[in-house]
Amino acid sequence: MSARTTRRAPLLGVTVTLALLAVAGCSGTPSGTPSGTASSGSSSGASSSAAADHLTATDPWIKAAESGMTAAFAVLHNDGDQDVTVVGATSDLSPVELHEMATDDSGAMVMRQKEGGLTIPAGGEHALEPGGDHLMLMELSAPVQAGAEYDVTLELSDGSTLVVTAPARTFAGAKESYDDGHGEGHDMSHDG
Ligand SMILES: [Cu+2]
Repeated sequence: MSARTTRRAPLLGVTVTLALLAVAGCSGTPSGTPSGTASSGSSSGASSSAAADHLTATDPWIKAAESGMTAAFAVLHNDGDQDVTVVGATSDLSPVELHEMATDDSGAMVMRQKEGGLTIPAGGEHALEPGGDHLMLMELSAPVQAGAEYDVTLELSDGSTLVVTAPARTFAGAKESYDDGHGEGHDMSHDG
């Protein structure tokens, strides 16, 4: 005869790890496609704020250049309560990379791609400036002319974007060499 072995499965190991998952995706809908979705009736998602809503750029400018590479700068301000990370950038003029300055083996300052993007701390700011982090336009398809304005679009980690309109100006500095496997690196400009 069986002595009723209705054992309860020991639930000790089953912990509540589900709560962590809920935190990750705060914005319910990806905001990348503004006009794509069929249900475009009422956009009542007031609670989900995009990172771009908290980001502003002051003093943007781009270095005038005839061809080749050039760089764009600005001071990025984050008025939100969460860090904002710029993970990429685009331009009609050129492929764009996020760069930082670093010291190479020989002690020279070189620029290279910034791993992990540019983080603007909550309530803080991050300056893109000659000699520091910058947006690198890798190969201009047209000249960047002093006095004209050029758009660079920042891509944020949550998929939102911020368009920065940068006036071009001549600038003699920012001639850092570029170290990204190209070997010796090129000058961003020729001196006058
Ligand atoms: Cu660069």
